[in-house]
Amino acid sequence: MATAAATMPPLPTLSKQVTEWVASVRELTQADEVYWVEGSDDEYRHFIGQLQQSGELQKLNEAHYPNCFLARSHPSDVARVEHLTFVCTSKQEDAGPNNHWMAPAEARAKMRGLFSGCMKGRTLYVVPYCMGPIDSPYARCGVEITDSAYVVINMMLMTRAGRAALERISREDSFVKGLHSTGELDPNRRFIMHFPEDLAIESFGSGYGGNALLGKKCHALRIASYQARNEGWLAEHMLIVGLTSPQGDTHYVAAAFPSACGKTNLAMLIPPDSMPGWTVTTVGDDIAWLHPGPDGRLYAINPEAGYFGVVPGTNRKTNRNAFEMIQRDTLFTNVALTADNQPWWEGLDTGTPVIDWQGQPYAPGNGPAAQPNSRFTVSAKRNPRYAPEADSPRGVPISAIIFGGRRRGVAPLVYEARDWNHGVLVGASVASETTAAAIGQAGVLRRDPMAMKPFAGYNYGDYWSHWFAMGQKLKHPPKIYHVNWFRRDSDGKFLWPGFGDNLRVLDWVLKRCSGRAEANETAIGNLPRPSDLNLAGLDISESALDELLSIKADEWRAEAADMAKYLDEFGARTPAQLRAQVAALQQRLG
Ligand code: OXD
Ligand code: MN
Repeated sequence: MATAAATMPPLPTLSKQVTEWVASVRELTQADEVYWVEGSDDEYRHFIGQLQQSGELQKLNEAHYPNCFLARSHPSDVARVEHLTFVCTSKQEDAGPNNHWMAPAEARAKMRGLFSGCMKGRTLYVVPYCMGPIDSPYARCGVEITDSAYVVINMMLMTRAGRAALERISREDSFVKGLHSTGELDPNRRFIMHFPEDLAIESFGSGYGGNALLGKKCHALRIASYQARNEGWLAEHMLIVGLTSPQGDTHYVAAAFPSACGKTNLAMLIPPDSMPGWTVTTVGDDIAWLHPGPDGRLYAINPEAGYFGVVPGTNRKTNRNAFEMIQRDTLFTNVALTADNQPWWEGLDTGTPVIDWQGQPYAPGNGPAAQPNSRFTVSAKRNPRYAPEADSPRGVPISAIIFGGRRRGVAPLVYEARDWNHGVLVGASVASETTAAAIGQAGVLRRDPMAMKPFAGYNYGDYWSHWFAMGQKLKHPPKIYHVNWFRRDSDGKFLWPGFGDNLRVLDWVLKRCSGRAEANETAIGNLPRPSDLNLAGLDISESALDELLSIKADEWRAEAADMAKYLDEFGARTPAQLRAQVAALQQRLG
């Protein structure tokens, strides 16, 4: 590639919509130069070199971590900022109580002030990208304009970015406009604005992934969920995993969990030694776009092309695939360093940190060595269990949808919804303890329906109605489940081993999907009995199993009452069907 920034778009046929928008942003931001990202490997290497020169990237130990680099963010810019994230629909009710709202004109004016002249002396990068396989009718494109080369290389790993996307945009002439500047990283001048009615995003003042890599949460969840409701599909915070049983049949499962609750681990699960013959492959680890297929089943694509995963806790035992995947060609953000310049994080069972995530000599009294929300960015192709179907334009058929949360009590290990409509209540009832993935106190229980609380780009009431409507469109809807890997005993210890042993639960789920497993019908749904699960080789006490697989009616009566109260927040937008599901649950609970 040319080393000087290109000033002309690479396609003569490029739509005016794109060129005029880029020109107007350049005028607003006063950028010195405009660079159009082509998406080549040479270009990626060039950006890496440039970021090393500017000191924004540090090369890691080449012998142990070839082609790996470390970035350190500003210490105040380490996670998503939900309180500074807005959905700017014309009517406030359309954004709903689940979103912060600002009137579009006010938001545009505020952002105009912030972006005005903000790229003086800087290069404006134009990143055309495609969310989903480039030839998939389900994929959607966007263009991110950013002044951060770090954002550019992350987008190159996380999306299908460059010329092919620009060609598709030129053909379709419809794309999401994403404008980003790191600004001065001042938390008082930081806003992540969404304009779903205009398919536009404006993000200022943060370089953190979820706030700055606009293809991910901003486009593929907030804007896409809004688009999906209008067009009759679903954009969800779900991993997609392929499971082939020892008998050779393959099923795909989509699973929604709040941030930092183990989606990447479940998507890359390693079967326990005592369950030989299973093969697990990853289609996606964070986002699923779900469409009714021609055969009446639900089909999923992963709009992303890479993983932006939580590093702490990753080791050979918890997630061997992820651990191997990040041994090369990986960008690390906010991890610690060993004396010989290897990345280090809490949960890594080898090495010793000497430099903490802020670049200071590590002192145990100063908190964790790696930032608890430190991340890896890596191409999905580096995953040893990458599912080739992830590139299929048709997507994969989904047999089961699983919802889950991080809960010390109440929710059993697994239960099955009675049907799709009851499943909407099961998903809407997800509650979870907060984690380090967003700024704020961790460990507080909050409702996180469908694990979409930070990501639904419109009123949850309308969102649930859309879920009911989707069920109507499916002749063969997936079965719906809820799991809780995080239940604890009275001493605070986890009752379930989790990780690879979660396959025991998935095994039961798949057997239920094909009518080959029994269940205990309860008021909240169908639970396995211990004898219904494959527990061979698992060291677990009868009392732990009993606690994991039973429910307490009084706790669930309180849970249902709390849910009914929660739904009141959405007033008239709460679908009557959902209220009826709560009432039916309350009746079953007595
Ligand atoms: C993520 C998140 O980064 O959910 O995936 O925060
Ligand atoms: Mn996520």
